[in-house]
Amino acid sequence: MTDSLQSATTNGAGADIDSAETSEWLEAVDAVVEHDGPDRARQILAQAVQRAQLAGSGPIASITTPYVNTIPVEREAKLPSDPAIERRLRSIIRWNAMAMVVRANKTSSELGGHIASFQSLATLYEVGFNHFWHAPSDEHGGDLVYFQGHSSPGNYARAFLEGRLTQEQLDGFRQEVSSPGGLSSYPHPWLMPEFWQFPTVSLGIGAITSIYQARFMKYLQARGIAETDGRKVWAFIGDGEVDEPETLGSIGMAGREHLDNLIWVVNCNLQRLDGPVRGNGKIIQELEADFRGAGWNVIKVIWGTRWDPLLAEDHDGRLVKVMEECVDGEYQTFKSRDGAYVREYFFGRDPVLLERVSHMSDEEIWLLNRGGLDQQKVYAAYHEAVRHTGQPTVILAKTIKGYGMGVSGEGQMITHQAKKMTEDALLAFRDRFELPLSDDQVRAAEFYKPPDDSPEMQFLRERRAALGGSLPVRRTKSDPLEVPPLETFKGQLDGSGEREISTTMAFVRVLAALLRDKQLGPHVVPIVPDESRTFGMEGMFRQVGIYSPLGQLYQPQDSAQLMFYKEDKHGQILEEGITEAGSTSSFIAAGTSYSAHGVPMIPFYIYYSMFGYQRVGDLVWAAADSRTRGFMLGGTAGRTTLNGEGLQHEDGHSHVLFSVVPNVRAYDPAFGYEVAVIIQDGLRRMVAEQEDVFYYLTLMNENYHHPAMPDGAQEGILRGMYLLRASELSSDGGPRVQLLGSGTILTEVLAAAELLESDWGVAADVWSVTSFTELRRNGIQAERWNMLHPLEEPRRAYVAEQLDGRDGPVIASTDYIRAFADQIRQWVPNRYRVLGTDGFGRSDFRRALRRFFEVDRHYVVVAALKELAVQGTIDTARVKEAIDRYEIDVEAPMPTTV
Ligand SMILES: Cc1ncc(C[n+]2csc(CCOP(=O)(O)OP(=O)(O)O)c2C)c(N)n1
Ligand SMILES: [Mg+2]
Repeated sequence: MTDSLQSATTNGAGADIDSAETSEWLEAVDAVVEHDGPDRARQILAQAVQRAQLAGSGPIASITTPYVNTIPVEREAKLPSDPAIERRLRSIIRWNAMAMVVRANKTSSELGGHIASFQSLATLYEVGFNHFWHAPSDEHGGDLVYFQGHSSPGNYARAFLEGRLTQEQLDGFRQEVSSPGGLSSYPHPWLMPEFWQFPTVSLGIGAITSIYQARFMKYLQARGIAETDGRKVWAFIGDGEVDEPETLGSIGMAGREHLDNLIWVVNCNLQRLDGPVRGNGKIIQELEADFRGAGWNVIKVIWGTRWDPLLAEDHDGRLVKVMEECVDGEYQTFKSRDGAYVREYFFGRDPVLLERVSHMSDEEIWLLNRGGLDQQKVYAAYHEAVRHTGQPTVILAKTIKGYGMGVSGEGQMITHQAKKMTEDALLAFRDRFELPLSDDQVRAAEFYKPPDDSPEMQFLRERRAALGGSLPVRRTKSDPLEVPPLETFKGQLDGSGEREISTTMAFVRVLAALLRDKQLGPHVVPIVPDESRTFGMEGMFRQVGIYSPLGQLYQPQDSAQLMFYKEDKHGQILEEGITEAGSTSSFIAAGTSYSAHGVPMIPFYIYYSMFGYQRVGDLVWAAADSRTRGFMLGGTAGRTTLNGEGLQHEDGHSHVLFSVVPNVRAYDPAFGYEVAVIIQDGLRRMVAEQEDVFYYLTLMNENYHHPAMPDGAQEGILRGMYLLRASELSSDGGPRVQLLGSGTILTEVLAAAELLESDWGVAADVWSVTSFTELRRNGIQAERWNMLHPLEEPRRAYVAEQLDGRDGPVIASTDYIRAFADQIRQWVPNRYRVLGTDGFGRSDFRRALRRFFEVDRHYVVVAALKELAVQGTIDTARVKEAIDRYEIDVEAPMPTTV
């Protein structure tokens, strides 16, 4: 046993008071290892440690191991191919990936791109491509690989050799508009739907979504919906990326759920964009502790094969000691210099070591390689990772950022953003990787594709054929499912009768009906972040069960009750606990199951709306990019409708946030039948027609009567507005207004219509606006078409069409900020006034809040009278009368200021 191991395992124990005794113990350990193996040593030591701890020693031993490879040389599985061919193939891919970026930036650096990251990753990718990653085929469902976003040139370079991309396409890197078939900067399924599967470039997103993907595959298997056993999820994570909370935030779940179908490879090139990841420490050791603590199998791949003899000779532990003493900042610097520097500043830390390497030339010292850049070491690690059961595996691979870039970036602080290479660096790159290119070809950064019958190309084809085809590859459609007809939700279409219910209750009934549907039911995935009871969904616990890979190992406290808390191996609900990011990741996994697993699943992810988009906006964007299909439901929405919870809970803007996502269809329904119509049509579009859209619905917790669906309302509900109440007052010359409302505020608007008629003799038509956002999209489309087709019959926005011929000013009131209803302004043919809940929320009775935010029935009346007065239809004095009558405080502060 080495000194260094001693130092690593006696952290903080102080000076050694009896080194002879220590040596005896260590020799005893050595003897056990020699005779009975390391497992036996661990067994004995674990008991010894426990004994000491029980005696009050306090914590002993860290959960890190020495700073060497986890897999000892004698246990390494050997690379089964010709190492030279494999290296040559990788070198060509390295070259083409670099050339793509260099060529794109020849004229100007406007297009950008990254060279250094892929150069550090190339071995980690290529060993996977050549030996481990299955494409979907008849024999295998396919592995899912989350590639690092900004290393996309590496994927394109391989696809070029595989004949999937042309040289023109490589030259169209980052020119997707002007160059047909141009390649997207990063992995974007939206832009390259048959190629990229997972958007990963927003750092942390690939990490968390890969965990929930692996978990979702276990879920599909457990429920008997898809055969996912034997398929793996691989994710490539940057060592800088681990600082994102999304990266490490869910690793505990992966450990807890024993996701042995998950393999992460953290590319520890020791650098991020600005500089070192942990200049003053060691990222690999830090991560080892994090992951092991979270229940992962950790494989460190630190040193390459050329270190093996030195480590084998290190009987006194001096080499490992120096390895442990050096911090990452130094390791980075070593690889930006040369062999002489490494000799002096690494080995030179210990005169004995210096002597030990005296027979080596500077060149040989320089060639001492890092594990993550050594195909043999990487192969051995992957080989163990895919065979490991019961835990997820993380491979911590030490590499060099900008490997091969020499003076243009190798190990340099600036390397991340280097897009150009000097001529010397290009020539050196060619020489180092032995590429058969002339100096002129090098200077022009020409792409290189070896002849089809060359050993490299044969090897490439053979390996991918053996593994089922090319990767990444994305399936765009699955077999559709039949969607139940609208009548299935008859209960909602007929109204609530005498009962007062909320739209949340209406939704839960729609969901329950769907779960009962023989064909569609099993494909429904309810997802909740610890809010089921908030939404009245606890009845489903018993009905369909909560998924747990362990089943239920305890008798639930409420077992005597009908609706007890039932965890089940085959459970259907994903009860995620308090993680909106995790839940959204499950939403993405389920909503892209049609693509990743060929089985459509329909997520209904319901959460507190305030903790939705604004908390996980980037994941929502990733969901959109991924072409996720499903429903997000912002529960207890509305700034005044969720009334007691106050500022951090009351959502008055999520609709505005969702309006920016192009493929989201967002609705703010007020009645159960609207909810039913929207969901049924959503299912038709997403599950039957397989459109790549997803839905956002706000749901409220206020109870009121829901009428039956008016005849002919369906189209308007879906397009965004329909006439709910036509005034019975004759409008012959008399004042008339058009009132718009959505969500629960529609009930205030309806009350305002009554007041306008009874108190002021004003006829009021009321429109239910289910989606200001859809109306705006439609308006913009018409407007654009008209601009581009000046000689043709102009198209009309749906809003304009609906309000056509309807007299009077238009007043809108909603539970969202004014920007929401303002979206349709340019297509409203008459005067248009919008009321909204701009400002911070606060707690009080709904009535008080609606008065405070100036969206209640009285404000609607005052706004309507004011507009009629401006228009000259009524006397202005009537407005003042209304203000007095409803006791409106005209000196109250603007809600946005308090
Ligand atoms: C959320 C997010 N923040 C910032 C960036 C910009 N960015 C792209 S790569 C990068 C550095 C990545 O470092 P690391 O994770 O170590 O990856 P490496 O390139 O070293 O492999 C940064 C800051 C981003 N893409 N996403
Ligand atoms: Mg890095």
